[in-house]
Amino acid sequence: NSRLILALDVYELKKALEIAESTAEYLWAVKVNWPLIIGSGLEIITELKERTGLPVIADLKLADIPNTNRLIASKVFEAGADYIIAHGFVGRDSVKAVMELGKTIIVVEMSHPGAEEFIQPVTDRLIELANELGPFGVIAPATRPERVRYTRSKLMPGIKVITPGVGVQGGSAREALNAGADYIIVGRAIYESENPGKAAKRIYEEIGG
Ligand code: BMP
Repeated sequence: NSRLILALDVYELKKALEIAESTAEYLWAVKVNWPLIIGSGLEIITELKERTGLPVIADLKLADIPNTNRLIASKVFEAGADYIIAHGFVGRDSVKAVMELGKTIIVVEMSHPGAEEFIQPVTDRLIELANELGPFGVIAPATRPERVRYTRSKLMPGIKVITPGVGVQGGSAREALNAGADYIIVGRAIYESENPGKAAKRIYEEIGG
């Protein structure tokens, strides 16, 4: 019943497994992004699942034509990923191609400053897309709690709000959850810490387990 997702953005397989194992008891899921897939291969997904028993989110931010999205997503779900993150701005056909294969999370607004240039102006349309397609969840920015609140208010109940940007990017876990987030994603504040297990525990306790 944790609401914490670890962003495991390291290259090395051994290091990734060590960090995942030492933090697993405080996590809901582990998120794997390109750095880890490039550094350790797709097998890391299978390995992480075996070693931690936790769900794995493949943060590929797929943004291609439906056929290419399908070719990528099918292999990644086959490797054991439980969820795939896809961009919505490429259009509903591309998102549907992923959703037909497994549970999907759609990006509606990113956490970095540059998101205000192109993504934020279309967030309303991306929320509409999510409401129409009914994915597992959407990504909204913990760095802008007011935008998390806005997204939650427009989103159909049942679609989860998942928020990165906590810690190094400046967002607060508590504020994101108060604004309506269901899960928070934390990377560097855990894996760059001297003691990742302790850091994960601290955040887990801060958000009330
Ligand atoms: P960190 O806590 O170290 O800032 O890592 C955040 C993680 O969430 C990274 O894997 C990043 O790619 C991802 N992410 C993000 O920071 N903002 C978004 O809007 C979407 C993301 O997936």
